[in-house]
Amino acid sequence: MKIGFLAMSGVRACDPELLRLGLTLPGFVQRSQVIASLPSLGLLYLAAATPPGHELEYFEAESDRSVPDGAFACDLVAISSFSAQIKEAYAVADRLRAAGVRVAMGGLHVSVLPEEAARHADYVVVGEGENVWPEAVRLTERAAPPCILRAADFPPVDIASLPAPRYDLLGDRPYNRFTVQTSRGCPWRCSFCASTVMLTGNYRQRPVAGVVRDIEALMAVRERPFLEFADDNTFVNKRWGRELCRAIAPYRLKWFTETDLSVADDPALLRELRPAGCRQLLIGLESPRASVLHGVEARSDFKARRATGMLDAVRRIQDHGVTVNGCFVLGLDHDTADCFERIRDFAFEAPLYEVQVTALTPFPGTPMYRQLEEQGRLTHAGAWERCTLFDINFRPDSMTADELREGLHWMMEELYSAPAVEARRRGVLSRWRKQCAA
Ligand code: B12
Repeated sequence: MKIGFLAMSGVRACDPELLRLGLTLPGFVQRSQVIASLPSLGLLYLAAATPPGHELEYFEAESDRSVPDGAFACDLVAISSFSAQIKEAYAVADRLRAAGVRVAMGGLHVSVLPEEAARHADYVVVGEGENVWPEAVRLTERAAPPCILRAADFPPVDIASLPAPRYDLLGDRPYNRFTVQTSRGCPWRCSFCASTVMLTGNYRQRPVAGVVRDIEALMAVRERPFLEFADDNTFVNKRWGRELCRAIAPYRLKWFTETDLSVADDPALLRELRPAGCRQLLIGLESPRASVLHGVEARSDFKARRATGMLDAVRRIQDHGVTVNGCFVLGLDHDTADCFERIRDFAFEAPLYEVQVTALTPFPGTPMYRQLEEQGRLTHAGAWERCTLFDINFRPDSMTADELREGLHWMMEELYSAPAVEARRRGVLSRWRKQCAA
């Protein structure tokens, strides 16, 4: 059979004012361009897990959302799903099916709402895909009727024996970053998190040798790739983190990853990061205020516990030559309208080399979604295209939705205008210069 893997990249936002700002603010545009062109790692893993004997092709949906012609020539097309693009994905699936192509869908959104997806796909996969996907292929070969397949009914994915993603299928498409995965899940349970914690209950780190093998597989097709680890939280286990750094340092690549603030607690790991090629850590700080963070993380109130000392921890990391992309969530419960200035001040005081502000977003399947639904605070239920992290879909409890929207716009200008970006970056560089001089 001919099997297609159809990725839908790009960034999404509905708010027209934000789009206008986004198109003009240098700091925002830079980040959007960087992230808009990442390949879909989930699909590359599925390609690697496909039983032998099939012809495989990777497609990117065009930026005008048209479906590449080649996808219509496939017997089976796999489509991945995030909430923000799900309606586009369903429209694509409908068109492919109307043309006689079988469609399998999986990923974060359909894992939460499989019945919704079953109206548009032949085979809907709930959970991690590697061990279920071969069954979807076999069902297609037998022209079996549509169904929902659940990873829980198949052997669990053994993180130590993941196949290398099929980077070779990417051809020479002009991506500026590539993803490699070193871990799945996260030990923390933040109420708003819609990442792989929704697919895997437990946090699992891959053997370092497997990560290195994947980097080599990538380097076999791209000479000097910039890496982004597609992890929720890379450096939970500090000893493993140091081992990872030592193993990848010889490749002399540059990379970026997501982790939590506890990385700042381990001086030895901090020392290993830059020589290993780490250039930036994205860290969910969420809010500089402990009172707002209280209760956000359900397991041990991790986020609130880290509020004291947040600024020092950021500086400690950056002083090791690794910039921090500090992420803040606007509109958390108890967050009042003065939060915008507080966060802006924190970003300049630290200073944060990079900063990301997003609106609290109730993604389906999260505890936050259930809470807001029970409280009757969802304002755009079912409008999944608004799950962009930039559109407001709920009634905040300590400000109005308009205040939140306007605050977000205000912050975009405050943080992402050329002088603002420059001032923060100059601040980090001058700390580095002072260290060198000392
Ligand atoms: C890389 C990435 C991107 C890339 C995606 C590139 C691409 N074409 O896929 C880019 C930069 C384009 C991107 C964009 C956006 N992203 Co993004 N992104 C990520 C990130 C960092 C990693 C995702 C990843 O690679 N995971 C690893 C792979 C292996 O896991 P996976 O995709 O889930 O795949 C597994 C299973 O889901 C399943 N599976 C997946 N697809 C399929 C299909 C079939 C047929 C089967 C059988 C199984 C299956 O099997 C796979 C292997 O087990 C996550 C955050 C994180 N740390 O996870 C956010 C994340 C996925 N993004 C998010 C968001 C909100 C966005 C944007 C809406 C932001 C915006 N405003 O534009 C856009 C959406 C754009 C779009 N096209 O949909 C949210 C999604 C939440 C949700 N539930 O929808 C996340 C979780 C981050 C967050 N803040 O919460 N993103």
